[in-house]
Amino acid sequence: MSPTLSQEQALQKALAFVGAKTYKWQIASEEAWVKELKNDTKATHYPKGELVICKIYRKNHQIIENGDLTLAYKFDVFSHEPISRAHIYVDAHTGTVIHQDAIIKHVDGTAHTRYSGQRTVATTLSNGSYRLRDASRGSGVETYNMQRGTSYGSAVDFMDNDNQWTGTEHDNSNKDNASLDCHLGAIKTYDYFKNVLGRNSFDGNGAAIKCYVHYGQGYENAFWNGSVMTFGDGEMNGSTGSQPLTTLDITAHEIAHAVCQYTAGLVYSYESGAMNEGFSDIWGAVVEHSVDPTKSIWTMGDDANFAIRSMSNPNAFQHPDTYLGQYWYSSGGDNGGVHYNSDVLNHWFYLLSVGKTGANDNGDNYAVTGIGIDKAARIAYRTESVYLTSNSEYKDARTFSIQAAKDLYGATSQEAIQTANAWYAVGVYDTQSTPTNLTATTASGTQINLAWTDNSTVETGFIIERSTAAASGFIQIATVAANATTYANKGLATDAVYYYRVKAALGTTSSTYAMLPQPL
Ligand SMILES: [Ca+2]
Ligand SMILES: [Ca+2]
Ligand SMILES: [Ca+2]
Ligand SMILES: [Ca+2]
Ligand SMILES: [Zn+2]
Repeated sequence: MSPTLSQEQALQKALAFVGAKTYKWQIASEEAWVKELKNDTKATHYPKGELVICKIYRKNHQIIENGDLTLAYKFDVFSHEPISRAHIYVDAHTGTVIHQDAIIKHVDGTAHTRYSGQRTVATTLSNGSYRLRDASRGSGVETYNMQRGTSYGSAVDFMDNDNQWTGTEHDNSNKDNASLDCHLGAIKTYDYFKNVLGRNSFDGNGAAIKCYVHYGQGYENAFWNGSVMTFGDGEMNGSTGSQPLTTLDITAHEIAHAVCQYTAGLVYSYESGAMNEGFSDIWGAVVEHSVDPTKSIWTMGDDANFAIRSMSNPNAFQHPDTYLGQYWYSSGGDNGGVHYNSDVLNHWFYLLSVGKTGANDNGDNYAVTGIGIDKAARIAYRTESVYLTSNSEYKDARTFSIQAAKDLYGATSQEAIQTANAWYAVGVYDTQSTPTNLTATTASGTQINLAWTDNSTVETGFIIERSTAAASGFIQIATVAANATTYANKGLATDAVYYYRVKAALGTTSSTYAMLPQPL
């Protein structure tokens, strides 16, 4: 009965079977943790084989009944990404895996949430109790109870005896059922980023999403602290005031701050900080919409009786809907107005998603045709994750979101044009694409040739205007294609003086004008 395979050979068979990307013993912090847990400096997650007699449960990738007994190595294989843990039994002679016995059991609980009705959430059974720990997504989605304290180390699990998280049990004076909303929101945020945008958790590498509910006494806020999400209870004991801030939109908003940290890394100050906040509002709306489109998608925090911003009508909360417009926050408070000037970005997203005809604070009339929230989300995500950097400003968001739309939907797509139109609507204009070096030469008595330098990477064409006066009376005489740098104006009167100007166009928006230094 001595084994044919060595323990190490058998382990390699087990790992080939599991096929995880990373294992716990490959992660230094996990190794440190197990040493601490077991109070043993030699402790490790690295699987140690044990020779056992085991019934054959698997053959040719099938589960079989009445298998024979055989000598096998038993390994405890704990993988980090994707997370799983099971005893793997490897036939000590043939090297085939004959049994897989899951230690982490993924289960679905029924959650009677505070704000979103009855929902299914993934939980884990441990020591006879179900906990709000979803082990099936990335390295886990976990929701903990801070019991109105402020120390993360003192947090405990929310628990349920039968995985039916009912209102009778959890809609108590502590409002513990708010934890179910948080857990749901974190799961749905993970799912949107993973399934729609192809991002595995906020770091793109399956990081565990840890949410801490019941932070502090009557704490009326929520935040990402650089590693975990934290949620206050709103007004203490009140049923009419603000409720625990664990709504779908707020939960997604906080996780989105983590996404921003790992992507654009927008500095939390003035314009870059406003965009950091604006992106979080965008993801709050997007995730809320993905779960329940009948909710008030464009109002932040309303489910907790804590409405704080409107993406559809920022002015309703005395926030700006136009860049540098009414209610633009221009002093140093609130990190330079990050929770106010954010609304220029979130309103841009609203306009791009839904569409609107109106006038902004500069008196510019706009007409944006909505492209739908999911397309707008893809454009926003590509802008945030591929193009923007820590000190980006609104003009960069304009340039790169148009580029992102072109990447995704084509250079002359409606999506790109409406992206530009929505920026025009919120008063972020094209300042970079103005042609330069405009020249005019007389080709004949009746023809003048114009030439200019094309400074735009995203134009749909150039607009040529002409007048017989220096400062007025310009009319459009032609449009030429994208990347054109010349235009021949023929059939002119021989004795007239002409003034020209040229601008780059993108959809219905355009750059400022290039002027001729003198008339011809
Ligand atoms: Ca129960
Ligand atoms: Ca909402
Ligand atoms: Ca306004
Ligand atoms: Ca060009
Ligand atoms: Zn925020």
